Amino acid sequence: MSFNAIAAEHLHQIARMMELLGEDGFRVLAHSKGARVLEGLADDLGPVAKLPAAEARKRLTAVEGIGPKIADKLIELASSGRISELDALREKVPQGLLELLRAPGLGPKTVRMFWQEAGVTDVAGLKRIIADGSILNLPRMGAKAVEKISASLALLDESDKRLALGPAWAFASALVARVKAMPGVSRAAFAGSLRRGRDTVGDIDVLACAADPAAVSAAFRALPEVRTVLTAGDTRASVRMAVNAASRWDAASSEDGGGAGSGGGGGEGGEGGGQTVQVDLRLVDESQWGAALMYFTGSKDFNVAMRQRALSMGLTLNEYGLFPEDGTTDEAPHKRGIKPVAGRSEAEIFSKLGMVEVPPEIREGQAALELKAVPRLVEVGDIKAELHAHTTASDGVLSIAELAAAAKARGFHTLAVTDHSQSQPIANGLKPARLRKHIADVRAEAAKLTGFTLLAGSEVDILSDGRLDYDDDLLAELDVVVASPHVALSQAPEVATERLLAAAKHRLVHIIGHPTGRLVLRRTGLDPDFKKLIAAAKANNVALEINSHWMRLDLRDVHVRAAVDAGCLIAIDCDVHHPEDFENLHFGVTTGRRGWLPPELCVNTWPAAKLRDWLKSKR
Ligand code: DGT
Ligand code: CA
Ligand code: CA
Ligand code: ZN
Repeated sequence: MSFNAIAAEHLHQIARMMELLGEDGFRVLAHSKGARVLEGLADDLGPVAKLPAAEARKRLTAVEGIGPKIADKLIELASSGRISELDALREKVPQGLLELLRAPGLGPKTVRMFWQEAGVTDVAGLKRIIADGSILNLPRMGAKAVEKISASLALLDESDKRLALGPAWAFASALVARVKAMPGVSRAAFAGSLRRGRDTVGDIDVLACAADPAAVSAAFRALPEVRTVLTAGDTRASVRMAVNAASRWDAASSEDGGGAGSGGGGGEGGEGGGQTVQVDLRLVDESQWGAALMYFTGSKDFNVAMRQRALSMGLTLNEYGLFPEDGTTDEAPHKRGIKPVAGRSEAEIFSKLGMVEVPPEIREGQAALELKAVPRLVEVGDIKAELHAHTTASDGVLSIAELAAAAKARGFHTLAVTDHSQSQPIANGLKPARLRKHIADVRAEAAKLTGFTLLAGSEVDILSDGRLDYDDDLLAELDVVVASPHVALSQAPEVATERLLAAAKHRLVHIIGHPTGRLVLRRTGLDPDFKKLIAAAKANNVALEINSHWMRLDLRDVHVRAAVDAGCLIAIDCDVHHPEDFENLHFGVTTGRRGWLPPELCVNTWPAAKLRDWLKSKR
């Protein structure tokens, strides 16, 4: 780690512990600000902090956001590798409280209160006073508040165990490529929940075929990211590997309920290299590839149903193949030298079982076994329009022209510029006058483009009471209105339902953006009555968004499924802030596929004319 990163982490910890001690907000702020400044610096301050003290102090304090007190701490850290004030704070503050601060929505004031009033010093302690009900005697702790805290602790447990789809996918794709490049490896792929495209994965399951499996197993265990070897065998290995699961949401969030107090989410999890993931490698024979891939792709429920189906046809299905079942003994057929009827490919097995090839994303339960034809689910190649994108006018990094060029380069026919609305000051939301100017800028840019439609839109906030963040006459000037909730994301379910229904019924709204505002493993978000929301969206010809960012994936798969069953329109958008956000499309599409989404219900797949007609129908 760089000096800047280490120093930032030290300062964050000082700030958090000061807060827990109830110290002056000013001093806390100075430290957390110093930490953020360090994180944002391109130049490493290590060498500067090592200069003779007077010179070091002069140069450090010249950096905006670093005062003399912070400068002295950096100098001390550079020379001794420690900050004595931090050591002193660690003596005073139980370290388990820092872990508690990582729970989404638990702020330093509340944690301090648990500590002072009930002697809670760690997660286990808090769980104890919840379990015995004594938490209810503490200030501001009603049943509702306690329920929220319990949910938050559950999320904390979960985030320690599971990894979000985005980092898991990136990590596993690179890993599989490396395994493929090992000597004698003819095939490698990942299976498990990752291949099914779940929004989080418990571990990463990798399969490979190799001429010398034992050598590949050994080479795999010797990879530099391996932290612990759990199982070492000639045909299998299980390890824990370092993975970088940090995201831009680990920095201070612009949305409420994200971090708790200053630097809430930036703790241990975001350290980079701190988090590990289990990887299970299995080496199988070419002749068993399809059976192994099917078995380890799962899901467990799907496997059980498939086995059942095989049995009903007088066959045995396991990870080694599909075998004739003679029922003579308990010993597995492959061990008795029985020749499989299929196993080399998944297609062969499905076919022998009289089934269509079931896409991995819908191998969750029984339903896929009844299919009479391969369902046509949405694919990345179907997507031709991006309807949710931010420019430098709010919190994006691309200009209007750059956004349009990026979308065009991907083969899209349409892009809608949808910057944030006025009540999002942190995201530089546009006041009405600025939006009118922005609309004119977008239209001017659009006039320069041929064979491409650039639309003027807005991601308008759905305020906590369901009103929208601009007047109707201004909304009517926009080609596309994406209405999204960003604040009050922990309001009661009934209130959230009414809030979202109001937006879905608004005659000028096209799309409800990230309807719940959940953040994967970080924030549960709104919990509206989806039956009602879907019905209202369907009745008003409004699309519900699958936000493709892997931290959001909101709608979730189950919501998509319900929406598809009801015939409700779906939008799959990348909510582009950075050029690389377009790459998240894959995750949105995967979520759509998990919800059995056919392309015709997804507005982003429509030809330009059909899309235009739908947008115009609300003007
Ligand atoms: P995860 O890792 O929790 O996100 O979910 P999966 O689905 O990747 O589960 P994992 O890694 O425990 O196992 C990978 C696949 O192996 C799983 O989807 C189905 C198969 N499998 C594992 N254990 C069993 C089992 O006890 N019975 C059956 N039928 N299949 C199993
Ligand atoms: Ca797995
Ligand atoms: Ca596994
Ligand atoms: Zn948004």
